[in-house]
Amino acid sequence: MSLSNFLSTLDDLQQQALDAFETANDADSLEEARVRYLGAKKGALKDVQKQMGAIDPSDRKTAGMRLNEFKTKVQASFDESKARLGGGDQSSLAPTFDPTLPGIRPQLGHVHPITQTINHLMEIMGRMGFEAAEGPEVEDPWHNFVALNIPEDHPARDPLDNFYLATAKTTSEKTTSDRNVEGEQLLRSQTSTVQIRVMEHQSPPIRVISLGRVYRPDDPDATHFPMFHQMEGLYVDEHVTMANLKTVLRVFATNYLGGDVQIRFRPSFFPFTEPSVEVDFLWNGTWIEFGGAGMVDPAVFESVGYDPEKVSGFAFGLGVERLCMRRHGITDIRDLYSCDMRFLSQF
Ligand code: FA5
Repeated sequence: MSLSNFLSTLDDLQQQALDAFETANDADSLEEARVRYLGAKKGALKDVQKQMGAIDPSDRKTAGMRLNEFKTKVQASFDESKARLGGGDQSSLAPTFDPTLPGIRPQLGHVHPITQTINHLMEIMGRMGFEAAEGPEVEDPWHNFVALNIPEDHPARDPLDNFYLATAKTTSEKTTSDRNVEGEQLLRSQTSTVQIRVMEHQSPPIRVISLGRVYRPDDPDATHFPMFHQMEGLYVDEHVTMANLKTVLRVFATNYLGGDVQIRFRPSFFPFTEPSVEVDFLWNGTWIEFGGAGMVDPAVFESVGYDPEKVSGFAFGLGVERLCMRRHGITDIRDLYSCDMRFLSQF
């Protein structure tokens, strides 16, 4: 076979192969063309390679170079078509989804209703000039009890009513008047601890709120949970009165629960306030307790080094879950701590 014949056969074949690959519109026709032109047994390339033997040895180098070029170009064209058709793999060419169906929305999370409530409460109290303060959830007896005028024999300190941590000392080892009681710690049972922490580091005037978790071994029911949140408020200045306390709580309640909310102050007792009240809101015809409040007891001012003759103040502690429940009409606190998205996604 002459060199020119060989070359023109290759030109024709190359053109045919490129056309076949380029026009292949599915995996089957591409595979068919591959077998026809590049197939190891019967492909056209194989035939051409055989014809090399019939070429004059002096022309073989030229023929070989053209043959290599042919192989490279045809192979590249095949690869390109394979990629165009999705890898040439039958299964990947089949439509994997129905583009006419509506898409599947990714499930987006959102802020938990309690966190939403906390943000809302901070916003309302912030508008009244209260700054946010924080304290630790693992506390020492000084901040949870002693500085709050809760003596050692007070029932509020009973191990059955608190989550003492494993390092707690036995009763006989306790030195409760010592603010550096080493080793004895508990999960705070109230946010009133933050009153002490703030007053220890700041001088009056003070106007703070603190929102956070507290822990009590209460049996769960519709209005109790062993872990819940409180909003603590503290206002200390000269000439602060009970009227200020009632006004702040009323303004807060109408802002958060609406203008028609009914609020009641009921005489009560807390070791750290004097006088003390319980704060109730009317809910579906029943008065429900939302928190405690009162004028800061002089003993508390003394424990943080304030002069009770010079300053006065009020404090309050409201249950955040109950506020959230009242606003949203939730009847069982346990729903707030379930993982049921059907419930949580409503808020
Ligand atoms: C206190 O915790 C006082 N520290 C409040 C206070 C602060 C009084 C400042 C005076 C001055 P009490 O134990 O009543 O008070 O709790 C306050 C509120 O927390 C309750 O009215 C209720 O709304 C909420 N609460 C109490 N226990 C639970 C519980 N187990 N689950 C959910 N909410 C609770």
